[in-house]
Amino acid sequence: MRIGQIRWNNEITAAIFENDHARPIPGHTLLDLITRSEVEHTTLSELAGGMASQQLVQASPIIPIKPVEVWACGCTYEMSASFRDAEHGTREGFYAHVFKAPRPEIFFKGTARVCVGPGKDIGIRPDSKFTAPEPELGVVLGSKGAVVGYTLANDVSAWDIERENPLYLPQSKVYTACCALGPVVITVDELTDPYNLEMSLVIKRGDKTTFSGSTSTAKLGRKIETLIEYLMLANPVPAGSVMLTGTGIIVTEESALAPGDICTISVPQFGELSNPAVVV
Ligand code: DO4
Ligand code: MG
Repeated sequence: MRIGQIRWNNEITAAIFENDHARPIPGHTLLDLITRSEVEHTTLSELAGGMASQQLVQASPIIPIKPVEVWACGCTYEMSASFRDAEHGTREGFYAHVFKAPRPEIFFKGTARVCVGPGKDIGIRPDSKFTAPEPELGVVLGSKGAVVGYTLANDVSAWDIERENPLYLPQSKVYTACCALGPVVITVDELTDPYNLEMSLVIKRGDKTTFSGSTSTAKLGRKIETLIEYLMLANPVPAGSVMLTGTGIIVTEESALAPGDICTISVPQFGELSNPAVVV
C-alpha cells in the first residue's frame, strides 16, 4: 500500500494513493494510524484499508508523516565513507573505520520541526558554501523498532561545516528545513525487498542540470534490522519516528546547492521527492 498524507478540508489527513487519486482516511493523520494499529494489534495496511473513504480525491501528497523523531545513519555506503575520508586529509580512515566497524554511525537529525514534504523548500544555512542533498531510504518505525514502511528522504547537509571539524556534525546536519520526506510511505507488506531499489538524484538550476547521479540500495553496507537494533539500544525511539539509512550518492563541490536549485530524488516504486533550495 502507498500511504501518506494530503491536505483535505483544510486538515492534514492520511490517505491511500491509488493511481492518480487519493482515498482519504477522515480524522486521522498517518501518525494517528500507526498508533491506532498498534493499540488494535493490526497492521497499518489492514487498518488503513478498512478505514479509507471510497471517495476518490485529486490531491497531491504532502509530507507523509510528521515524524516524532528523525534519526540518521551515516557511512553506510562505501562511497560516503571514502568521500568523507578524502575531505579529512589528516584523519585517514576515520570514516572507513565506521563503515566497517560493528557499531554504525547514528545521529539525531531532528523532529517534525525541521522536516518538509514534497515541493517544499529545503534549507541552505547562511554560513555554508557547500550544502549538498543526501538521497536516502527512510524507514518509518513503529514502537520497539518495528518497521511500518519506507519513504524517500533527503538528509540535506552543510558538508563544509562537517569538513571543518567532524565535531561540527550536528550543526552541519540539523537546522531549519534540513530534512525532506515523501512523497509516500510504502508499507512493509508491499515493499518486501528494500535492498533492490534504484535511486537517482538530479539537481537542476533553471534548464541546466548541475548534477545527476544514481545508486542502488543493494550497495547499502548494513542490514536495516542491524541499524534499528543499534538505534534502539538503551534508546526506545517512539513509534512514528523515521530512520534514514545513509547516502550512496555524493555530489561534487561544483554542484553545491544554490538558492533556486531543484533537487529531485527518484525511486520508481515511490515516485519523486522534489524540493527547491533556499537560504534559511
Ligand atoms: O558522517 C557523516 C554523515 C554521514 C551521512 O549522513 C551519510 O553517510 O549519509
Ligand atoms: Mg546522510
